[in-house]
Amino acid sequence: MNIEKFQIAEFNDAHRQVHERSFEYIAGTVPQVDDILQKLQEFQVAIPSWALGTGGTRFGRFSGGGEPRNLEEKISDIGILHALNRSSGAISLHIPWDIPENAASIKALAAQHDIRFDAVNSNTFQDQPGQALSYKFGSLHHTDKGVRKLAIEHNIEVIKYGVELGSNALSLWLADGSCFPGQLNFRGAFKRTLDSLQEIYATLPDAWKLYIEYKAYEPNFYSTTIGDWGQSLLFANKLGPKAYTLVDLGHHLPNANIEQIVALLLMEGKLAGFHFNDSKYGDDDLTVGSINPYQLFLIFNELVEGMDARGMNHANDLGWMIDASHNVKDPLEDLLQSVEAIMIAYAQALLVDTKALQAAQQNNDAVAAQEILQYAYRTDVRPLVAHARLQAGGVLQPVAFYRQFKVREQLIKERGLKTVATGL
Ligand code: PSV
Ligand code: MN
Ligand code: MN
Repeated sequence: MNIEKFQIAEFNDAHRQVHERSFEYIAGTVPQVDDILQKLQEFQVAIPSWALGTGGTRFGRFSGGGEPRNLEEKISDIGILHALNRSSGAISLHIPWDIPENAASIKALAAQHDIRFDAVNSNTFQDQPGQALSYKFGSLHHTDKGVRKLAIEHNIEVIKYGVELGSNALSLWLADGSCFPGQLNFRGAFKRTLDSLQEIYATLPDAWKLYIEYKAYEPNFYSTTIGDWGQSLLFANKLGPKAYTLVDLGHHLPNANIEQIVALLLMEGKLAGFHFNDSKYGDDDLTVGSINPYQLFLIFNELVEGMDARGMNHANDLGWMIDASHNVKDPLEDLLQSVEAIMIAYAQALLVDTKALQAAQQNNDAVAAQEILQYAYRTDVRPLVAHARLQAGGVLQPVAFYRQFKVREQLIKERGLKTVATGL
C-alpha cells in the first residue's frame, strides 16, 4: 500500500493550527531555529529488515497480521514509515534472513521510496539448513579452521551483496563466546578472531567500513569474545582505518556509562555508529526512549559536541540504525515511536549551550552544568521535530495518522492475517 499525498495534506490541514501555535512559541525561544530544522531533516535512521515483523522470545512468538512476507514488502513498509516521518530513508539487511535475489530490481524499488541501503549484517550465530559445519561453538573464533573459513566466506559474500545494493559498510556481530569457565582459551579465541577478521577486512572495498559490534553476554553466559567496547576497539585498532566499534545500546552490563564510552570512541575516531533500542535489564530491544530517554539525550549530547569538535557531519559520518524487537506492539507503530524518540533526543542535544557547559566544567560548577543540560532536556522540542517533518513533506503526527488511515488494517487486507516475517 502507498500513503497518498492528499491523505498527508488532509491530515496536516486538520492539525496545522494547533501545531503552528506551539511551533511559533518554541521558534521564538530557540536560537538558530532554521539551522536546527535543517539538521533534523537531514538526519536519517536506518530501519533493520528484521524489525518489520513481530519479534518473539524463546518462550513464544505471537505474530501480528499483515506482516511483510518478503523483502519487497519490507521495503514497502519502510516506505510507509518514511512517507510519514521523512526520517527513515534507509534499510539495513540481515543476510541470509533477507537475500536480495535480484539486486537491481530491489534497488530500484527502494529508490522509488527514496530509501538507500545502509550497513549489511552477516549472520554466523545460527546454522542455516544444509550447512556443512556448525556454529554451535562459535564462528570466527572457532578452534576448527573449517568453521572459521565458512564464517569468513559468509562475511565476504555479504559484502558482495552490499556492493550490488550500494551499501558501504559490513556490520558484524559474533555470538562467539563460552558458557563455562575453562571452556575457552581467551587469548587463543581473540587471536583466531583477529586472523579471521583480517581476512574479511582485506576484502573490503575502498570506501567501505567494518562495524564491529560488542555485547556483554547472550547467547553465551560466561564469556563473549567481543564482549565490550575495549575488546571491539582492540580489534578495530589492529585491523586498520576502515574498522570501527559499533555501539548497541542494549549490549552493556547494567548501569554502564554509555555516553562516556561514546565520547571516547568518538575522540579516537573509532565510533562506527549505533544500534538504537532501550532496555531495563539486558538486551531487551525495547522501543528507543521508552525506558531511559535521559540517557539517550546524554548520548546525543556527547555526539553533537564531539562531532562538532571534530568537524563531522551529523547525518552522514556515523551509522544510525534501530535494532529493536516488537513483541506486544505493532512493529510499524513501534518503529515510528523509536524514530521519534531519536529525533527528540537529537533536537534536545542541539539546544545545549555548549559554550556555557564548557565554562561550567572549567569552573567545576556541577550545579550550572546540570541546569544547562536539563534546560535543554526539559524543553518540549516536539513542535520542532514535527515542523521539520512537515517541511520535508511528512505528517505532523505519524502514529495518529497511521491509526486514522487504518494502515495496519489495509496491510492485513492485502497480505492476510496470518503472515510471518523472516528474522529472529
Ligand atoms: C545481537 O543481539 C544483535 O544486536 C546484533 O546486532 C544482531 O545482528 C541483531 O541483534 C539481531 O537482532
Ligand atoms: Mn545490534
Ligand atoms: Mn542485540
